[in-house]
Amino acid sequence: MRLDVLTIFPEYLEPLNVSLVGKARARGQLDVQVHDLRAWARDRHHTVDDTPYGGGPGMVMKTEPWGEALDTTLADGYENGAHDPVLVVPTPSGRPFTQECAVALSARPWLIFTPARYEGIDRRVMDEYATRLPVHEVSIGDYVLAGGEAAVLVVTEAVVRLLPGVLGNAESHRDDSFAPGAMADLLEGPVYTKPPEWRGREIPEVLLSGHHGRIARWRRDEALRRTSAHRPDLIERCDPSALDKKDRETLSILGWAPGPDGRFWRRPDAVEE
Ligand code: JDH
Repeated sequence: MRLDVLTIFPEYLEPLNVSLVGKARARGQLDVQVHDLRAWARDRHHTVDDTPYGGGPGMVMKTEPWGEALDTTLADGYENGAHDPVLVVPTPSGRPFTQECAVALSARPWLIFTPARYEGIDRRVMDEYATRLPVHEVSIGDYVLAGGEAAVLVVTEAVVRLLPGVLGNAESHRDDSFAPGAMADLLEGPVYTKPPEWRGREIPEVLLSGHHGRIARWRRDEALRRTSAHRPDLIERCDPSALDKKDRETLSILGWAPGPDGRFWRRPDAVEE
């Protein structure tokens, strides 16, 4: 896979040299090219922003540097055998970036990221490139960042770990692969390792019992408890046919009751756990 990143802060992308993504690059599984957008600014101040038409606060990134940068990057990629590029544009007004998006992008041979700053990029740039290649405008969550670079790091890590041979077999995609829509039906419960006692804290006894059935049941209950507390929306959305008798019992203790359609509702008087 080839990745190009066009940014006014190339040093912000240094983490792409480290860990999972850095190792994938070193192994030749990934070709990452980070470009300084200012290299395509024409004036001696390397200006990439200007005031917004219609007035209002902040600045908007100019069309011309992005146009030149994208034309050059596309030409260079094609000359070097890259094909079927996708433009990935982080923006607070994008579609939510999910595991499903990561899986789809991981099947593409060439991703071009355009992380912006200021108030974003003049609309005409993406309107223009959308006539030549798929443009995915994505948001990594409901909070406001100062620019798109952190989102590029997030998307890249989520995508690259899905590439064949990047994750070792031991840590291979367990729960993220079986549920296409959401990441998984439920959040994971707590995990433990050695030593068996730390600062007076012991391991839940069931995990030392060697009783696989009881361990699986305990993990499931802990997953339900954590999901109920942190992501009640996942319980509300849960397909009732995915819940067994003991799941229903546990949910009832956690304050959930089945509605007329079988889906679960939080009883209004339930105490949070
Ligand atoms: C790319 C510039 C900063 C901040 C306007 C939007 C009020 C516009 N999940 C995510 N959050 N933020 C980004 C992101 C932010 C970016 C850029 C991505 C480029 N910025 C910026 C504020 C506004 N603002 C929110 N409204 C509620 C108006 C740009 C992101 C991603 N991915």
